[in-house]
Amino acid sequence: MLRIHATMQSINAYKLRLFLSIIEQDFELVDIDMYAGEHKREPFLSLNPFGQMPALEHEGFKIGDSHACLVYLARRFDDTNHWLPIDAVGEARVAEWMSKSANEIHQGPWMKRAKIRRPDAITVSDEEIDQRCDHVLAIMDSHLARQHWLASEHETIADISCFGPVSLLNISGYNTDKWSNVTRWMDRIRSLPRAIDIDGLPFA
Ligand SMILES: N[C@@H](CCC(=O)N[C@@H](CS)C(=O)NCC(=O)O)C(=O)O
Repeated sequence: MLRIHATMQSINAYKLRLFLSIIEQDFELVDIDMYAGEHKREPFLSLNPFGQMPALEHEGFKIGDSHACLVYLARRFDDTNHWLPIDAVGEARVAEWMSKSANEIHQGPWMKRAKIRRPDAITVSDEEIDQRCDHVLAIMDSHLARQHWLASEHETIADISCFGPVSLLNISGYNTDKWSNVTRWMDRIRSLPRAIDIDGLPFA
């Protein structure tokens, strides 16, 4: 059985749940009580010594970090290499946007949501976070003016990864409407068969 260890509202775990739903792969969510600090002690630390969610367990293999998990899931369950291309250019483009997801998108859109859920843990000002969001979304918006998907002519795990935090901006007080190409890109992802929101519900 495939197990994801995380709280339901973990944005980084949401990326895995969204992807697994789309590719129709069953899994079990092992709920972690973040507010009680379960991710900072054993047995979670044996899954991910960095003490961050998500961690994944499958057939004895254990790994943390949403991006590493997405790579594993794509290689393990997508025989067509659609979601993670194997050619040099295709794989490099996915790695490029996964890297932006882990850095610029994490420091902006992810943090915008995280500050609402854990204001004590995020000391960066709202103004600074909004500026970071503006910066990364401006680049994404001009990129998506030229192509429908971030890393390829079709959807990949790079889209899934970046979508998680960016899709939660509007409910976190940052209006994404001015980024029309990003808005259309989010609609494209929401329209993928079996796409779900962070609560596990189909998009309306
Ligand atoms: N680079 C990591 C970041 C993971 C991360 O920041 N996870 C959050 C939940 S979405 C977390 O565990 N936060 C609690 C903490 O760091 O104490 C990934 O992509 O998985």
